[in-house]
Amino acid sequence: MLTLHFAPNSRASRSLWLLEELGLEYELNRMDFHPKDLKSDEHRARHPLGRIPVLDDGDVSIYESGAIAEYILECHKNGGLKPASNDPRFPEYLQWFHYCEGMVMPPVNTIVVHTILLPPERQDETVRGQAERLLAKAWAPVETAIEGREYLIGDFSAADTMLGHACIMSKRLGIVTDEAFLNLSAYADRLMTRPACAKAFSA
Ligand SMILES: N[C@@H](CCC(=O)N[C@@H](CS)C(=O)NCC(=O)O)C(=O)O
Repeated sequence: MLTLHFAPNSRASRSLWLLEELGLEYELNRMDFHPKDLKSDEHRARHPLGRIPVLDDGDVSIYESGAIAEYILECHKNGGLKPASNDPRFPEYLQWFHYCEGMVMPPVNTIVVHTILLPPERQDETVRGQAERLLAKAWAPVETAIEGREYLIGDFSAADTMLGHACIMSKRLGIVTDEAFLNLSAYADRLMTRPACAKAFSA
């Protein structure tokens, strides 16, 4: 049985979303997004930094949302969501899958730290402003690429559970707006109409 260690409003929603899209059975270990749960000895035994998501599968325990997605697709794939390596869409699939943690999430992290996580007196407007500009730059090529497409590579794929999740977060942070990124804003709304996505975000 797969067990996903999860807390709401986090990257763990990506893993839950993928499990739901694939119709796989799983158990959810729902924790609070709070040090009392994430930094407990029990959770640090799963992830040395006390972070989520973590996926257990029998004797296997794995962290990093991208690695978890790859693991689920390789070991429990139930009909797709990743093009084969000889499919012309494969390179673009890989690119957007990894663009998420590589290019988009670093500034998202900084913005979240300087708007939500730090107490107001420790939030730095200059740092936040730089991160907002960097994030807008990171989204620009995706806005162009998704023009005329429903999803990142055309059809829905696991890359959407990664970069699409970051797009929904960026919309909530006010960076992806109709004015700045019309295609991405519509894409974020379209993703939320998928039952698996809505379930992952409301869990
Ligand atoms: N690159 C990692 C990032 C994991 C991560 O930082 N998760 C956040 C939630 S989105 C977390 O656990 N934060 C708790 C903390 O920093 O204490 C991944 O993609 O899984």
